[in-house]
Amino acid sequence: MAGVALENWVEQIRDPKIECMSRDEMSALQSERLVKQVKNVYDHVEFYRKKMDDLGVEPGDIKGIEDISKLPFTTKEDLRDHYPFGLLAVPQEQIVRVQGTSGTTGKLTLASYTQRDVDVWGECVARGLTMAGLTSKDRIHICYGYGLFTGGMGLDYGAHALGAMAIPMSAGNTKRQLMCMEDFGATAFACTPSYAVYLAEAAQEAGIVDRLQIKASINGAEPWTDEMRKKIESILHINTFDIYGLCEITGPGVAMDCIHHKGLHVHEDFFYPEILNPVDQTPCADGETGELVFTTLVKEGMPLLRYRTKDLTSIDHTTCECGRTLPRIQKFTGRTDDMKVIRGVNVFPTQVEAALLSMGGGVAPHYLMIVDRENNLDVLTVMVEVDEKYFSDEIRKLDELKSRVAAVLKQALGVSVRVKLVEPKTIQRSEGKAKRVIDNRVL
Ligand code: DLL
Repeated sequence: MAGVALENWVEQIRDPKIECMSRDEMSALQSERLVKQVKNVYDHVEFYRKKMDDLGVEPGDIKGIEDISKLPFTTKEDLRDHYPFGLLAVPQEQIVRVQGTSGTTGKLTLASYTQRDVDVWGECVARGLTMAGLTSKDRIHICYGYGLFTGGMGLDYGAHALGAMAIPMSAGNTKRQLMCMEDFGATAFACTPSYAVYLAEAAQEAGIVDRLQIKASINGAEPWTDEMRKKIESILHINTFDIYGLCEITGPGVAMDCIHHKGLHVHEDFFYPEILNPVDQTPCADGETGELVFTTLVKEGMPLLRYRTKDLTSIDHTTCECGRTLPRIQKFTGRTDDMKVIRGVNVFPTQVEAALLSMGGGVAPHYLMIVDRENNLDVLTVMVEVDEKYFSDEIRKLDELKSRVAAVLKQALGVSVRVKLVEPKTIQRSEGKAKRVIDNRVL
């Protein structure tokens, strides 16, 4: 089956009342929800009560969405400081699910969801799947990882909400993925864009492209280029769609692009987006690049006010050709921190440092991460200095050390790492901010 050309595309909108709402109506809805949410977090989350008291802001000061700038920010560090359940706004027994992602150190960033939060999550993904032209008749092959990572469960909830068939493959084992894709007659698949390229090439090599019934793929969790999009589309003859999200807000489905690919529509009735200058946090005009900041308007389990995503993008509030008024964020131009997404997994240099230090000797905490893309898959190499005391010419000893470092890093980061041991004092020292990461990928 081939992808649908734009001129033959029949646009489907899951919730036109919301997705095509006028700006005034949307602002009114957001205002009503924000006022309620602020009162809720002030009453139920000590962290926010204290932050608002420190700023001299009371819930009554927030009369509508235009007052959002009076509210305090939330950062990933705040989540770490209240790990795992310190930011809940409901009694813990109302939490039906937790999901996680990497933190800046050894600990995870954990998010907690009530049943309503899970329903909202599924609804957002279902809206996105509808943007991709999918309906209850479709069979969605999900090769995002199931587990603490939100990819697998998020797409699963979306497929359920749509009434489509979810095929919960999880990640890995490309041969088996392709076999099931063909045997089960999957009509769409979801995974990271880099794995999508890999899968497409594997299908081509196996000579099975014509036997597949895939018409769309939903790809995200990491930055990708239009070249990658074209590659996947041209090999598999399908349409591809970009999906964005983060565990702290809801996982995949916070935003997704439609067939026009002119930015990702944000479900702003649930997550209010601001684009702020990363230096002084003043609002950016539409089209200007800044940090994306979200306030969750209806979240119950772990609501967040003005959460700083550290993702850099711009926003467009004009109506899209598809008819949706939901604003569009552009493809991300980077982040304000040094987090890297490697094969869909978020990796921070500080995690590498913490893991090396945890080894209690053998290596020094001087390292350099090098990220490359080989055959469309990300490869992370970590150069690590051997401790002077440990340095010896004995190859066996060094090989042993290398395997140990690789195992410790894999355990800490959740991705395989190529380790390159180097002699003491050979990694360049810097006087200012150390350069810990070289990213050779073209994103
Ligand atoms: O990556 C959720 C997700 C799963 C999104 C599956 C899409 C598909 P986290 O592990 O919390 O959540 O990582 C969130 O990944 O702040 C971005 O830096 C990056 N990211 C996510 N989606 C995209 C995308 C999931 N479409 C972090 N394009 C975010 C670029 C993305 N970067």
